[in-house]
This record gives sequence, C-alpha cells and structure tokens, in this order.
Amino acid sequence: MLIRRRPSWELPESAATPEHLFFSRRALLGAGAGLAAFAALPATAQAQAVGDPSGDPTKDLYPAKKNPAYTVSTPVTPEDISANYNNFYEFGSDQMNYSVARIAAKMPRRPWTVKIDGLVEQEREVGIDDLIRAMTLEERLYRHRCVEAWSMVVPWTGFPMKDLVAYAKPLSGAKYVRMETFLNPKVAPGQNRFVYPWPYVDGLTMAEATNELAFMVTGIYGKPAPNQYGAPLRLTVPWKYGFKSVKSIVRISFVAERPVGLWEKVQGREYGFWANVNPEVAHPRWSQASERDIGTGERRPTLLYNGYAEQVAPIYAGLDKTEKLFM
Ligand SMILES: Nc1nc2c(c(=O)[nH]1)N[C@H]1C(S)=C(S)[C@@H](COP(=O)(O)O)O[C@H]1N2
Ligand SMILES: [Mo]
Repeated sequence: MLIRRRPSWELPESAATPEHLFFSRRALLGAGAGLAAFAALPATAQAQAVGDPSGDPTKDLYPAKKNPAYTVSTPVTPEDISANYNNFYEFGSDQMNYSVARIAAKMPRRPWTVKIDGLVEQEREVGIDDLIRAMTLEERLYRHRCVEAWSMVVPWTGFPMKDLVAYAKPLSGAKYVRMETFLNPKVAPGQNRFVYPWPYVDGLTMAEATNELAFMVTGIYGKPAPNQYGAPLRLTVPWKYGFKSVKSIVRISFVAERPVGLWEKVQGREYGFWANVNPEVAHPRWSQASERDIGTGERRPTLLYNGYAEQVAPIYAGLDKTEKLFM
C-alpha cells in the first residue's frame, strides 16, 4: 500500500481555508460535471500543446534580464515545490495533492486576449503576445505570502504594472484598476462551484498599481509560467496577501468605484480590499504573527508589508484612520 507522507510544509491552517467554509455537496457534484465536460471535448481541444508552456510563442524572451534591485535573502523555493502548491480555485482546492497543477495543465494558453476598458482614452482588446512584446520583461525575486500563513520566494518574470497603466492611458477619473480572470467552466471545473461568484476579480488603487513593486507576471524560473501560476498573465503585489494577485487575466478595467474582489464578496469579514500583510493583525480564524516557508519548511516571523514597508508604506499615509488596511 502506498502511504503518502505529509510533507512538513502542509499546514494545519489549511484545514480552515475558506474553501471548507463554502464547500458543499452540490458544489462537489458541479465540479465533477465540469471535469466530465472537459473529458468529453475532442482530443484536439485537450491537446497538451495548447496548455504546454514549452511551446509558448514568447519563449524567445526568456530568460529575461535580472533586476538586481529586487532580491530576497532567504532561499529561493525549489520549483518542484512551488509548482505543486498552488491556490487556483478555478482548478480545484486540493492544492497539496498536485491536482491543481495537473488540471490547470490542460488550460489552453492561446488564443488569449486581454480587454482594456473603462476609463481609458481608447478601449481595446489586445492579443497577449502583442501585449507582452510591447513591454520589456525582467526578472525579480519576490516574497509571496498567502493569507493562510504560508510563504515562498520565487523568481518572477514580467513587467512593472505601471508600464501597463501607461500603455492603457487611463483618464483622470480612474481611481482603481479592476482585474478579471477568464470564465470558462469547461476548462476550469472549479467554476462549476456556484458558491463562488465567478469570474475571479480583484483590484488595486491607482497609487498601488503604479507603485514600483506591482508586477505583471508572464514567467517564472526563467521561462514562460506553467498554467498553475496564472498563465499567461497574472498580477503579483508582494506586500499584500496572495489573494490580491489575480491569475490568468483577461480583462483590466480602469474604474471610479472600488472593485469588490471574489473573496471579499464571499467573506468580507475575513478578506478585505486592502489585505496588506501585517503580523499584528490576526485573521479572524488564525494568527498572522508567523508564516511557514514551503521551500525550507521553516516557520518565520511575518514582516510588516511582507518586508516591503519601505517601498509601500507611503501609499497608506493617513489612510489608517478610515480604512482597514490589514485585512
Ligand atoms: N484567478 C485566481 N487567482 C488567484 C487565486 C485563485 O484561486 N484564482 N488564488 C489566489 C491566492 S489565495 C494565492 S495565495 C495566489 C497563489 O499563487 P501561486 O499558486 O502562484 O502561489 O494566487 C491568487 N490568485
Ligand atoms: Mo492565498
């Protein structure tokens, strides 16, 4: 009999993830139906090629130049660990069972377009390859901190979000950037769980989106990102809890009203708009004082703004009087 040993980085907190709050029998059946629907697709539609990052049309851009300004002193998380420990509810919630990566691997990466709309000079829909080639890719080493108190250190490839904002040419009335993940339950069985208000949405203020740290990710470990990381385009905002970092983006809207993210919609008391990392502000169901590094298995003290206070604290000057910045 094969007994799967629990790796040291499996968290007790995982027993209390939001998923377990909302998981229902109906949702389970829905997820099963989605998988079946996908299996019924013609073989060509399922072809590994469309979901395989090794055939990515932008692979000639890798590895991109490292930006030495963004480095981390703790060890880089090995790829075989981070690639099999993903939060991507569109592809299930079994993050520790390798299944998210496996199911996501079938997601077609092309054709892929990104709609840029709302309060911009000119709304448009751009092909992902044109968008990526209009930007200058670079590699940055960032910490990543999930609200569930695990963390990793990974080399992302991508471009500063402020370059994307410049490209989009927002109007002066734009106060927030709202980002939306694709919606296709045939590809993403988790989207058959009607307990979640799909598609996945989250957003930032313009000041956050144009902060030097906000980064649009296209690759990881020196190559185009495998699907489970949110290919072909995802956000990473390393000073915030991971749920703010929207994956597999198809729409970027510049808006006047504050967007309400998927997690805020399902459980606003636990997941707020700001979601900045702070060791002193506990999640309603667990402490945020420390975190477990999934690479080394070590538990470390959580850092204010996940170690990026110098870069981002000025954004929030004075805001703490009126806003819940850390949930
Ligand atoms: N579309 C989408 N984006 C998402 C999520 C998700 O379930 N769906 N999970 C978020 C959470 S909770 C985290 S911690 C990070 C995980 O990114 P990683 O799998 O690359 O570590 O993605 C975020 N972005
Ligand atoms: Mo997360």
